[in-house]
Amino acid sequence: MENIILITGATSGFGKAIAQTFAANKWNLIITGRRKDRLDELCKEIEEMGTKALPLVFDVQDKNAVFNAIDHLPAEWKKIDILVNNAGLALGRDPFDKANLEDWEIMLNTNVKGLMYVTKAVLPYMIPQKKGHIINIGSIAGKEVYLNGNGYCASKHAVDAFSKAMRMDLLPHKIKVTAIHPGAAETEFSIVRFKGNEATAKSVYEGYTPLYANDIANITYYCATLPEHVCINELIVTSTAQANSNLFYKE
Ligand code: NDP
Ligand code: 8X3
Repeated sequence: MENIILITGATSGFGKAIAQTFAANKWNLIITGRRKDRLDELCKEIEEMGTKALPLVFDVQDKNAVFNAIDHLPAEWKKIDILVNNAGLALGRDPFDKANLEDWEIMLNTNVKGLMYVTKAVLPYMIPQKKGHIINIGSIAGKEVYLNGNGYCASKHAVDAFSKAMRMDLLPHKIKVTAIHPGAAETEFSIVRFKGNEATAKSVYEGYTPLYANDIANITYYCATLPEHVCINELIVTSTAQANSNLFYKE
């Protein structure tokens, strides 16, 4: 099978929109996440668009589950062209002294170790092809820290560092590495961060127009479909109302 993309965290937000965008352009998709019902629903939607989908249910924090799922891909799904490392989350927004240690552990295990596991599992499929593209969804929080962002910012700074390191080390294998660093985008991100408190989550996006999942999906598709000799190494994208990690213009 040709044109295969693996997207982690495809049950919601950026990952789901990226899946829909690639499906609309006739890519075959391996979609992953923990919520099987959502993956099954998305598979149906993708197949109705006339392309193929393979759901893999695993928690990216679980090293054995990641390798087990990816090592045992059906033969026709092994020629992965693009990996989008998107699964991730923030938990809490508290000062360093009050932040919850377990929240930090989950963020680092998911955003950093999960990305490590999935990438290490996929690379053996890309390297023999002497081509491939790894797209890491970082964050503006991986470029500049902000108040009470501690653990999340640290995890996304690690994604930034891993992206730069991968790009250097994978050069001989002709594998492109792109890091996309979005600013605030209205997805389920803040509902997860504020542990189901919808009012607090909603307040994050009040007074300005944030980014939406489709914005990131379109940018991801653009980065992924440039000529073979062109690679966007990294880009920072914010809503027009956001200048950096710390400064928004709200009305
Ligand atoms: P959502 O909460 O809408 O989506 C997060 C996705 O990640 C879900 O599909 C979820 O799937 C998956 N995920 C989370 N934890 C795990 C896990 N342990 N194992 C497997 N999958 C997991 O948020 P976004 O779409 O906004 O976030 C996507 C990425 O973008 C994240 O890395 C986030 O840090 C980053 N980002 C978000 C920004 C924003 O403002 N929204 C801005 C900058 C970056 P499931 O729960 O089914 O496992
Ligand atoms: C998510 C965007 O600004 O809340 O990565 O960190 S922000």
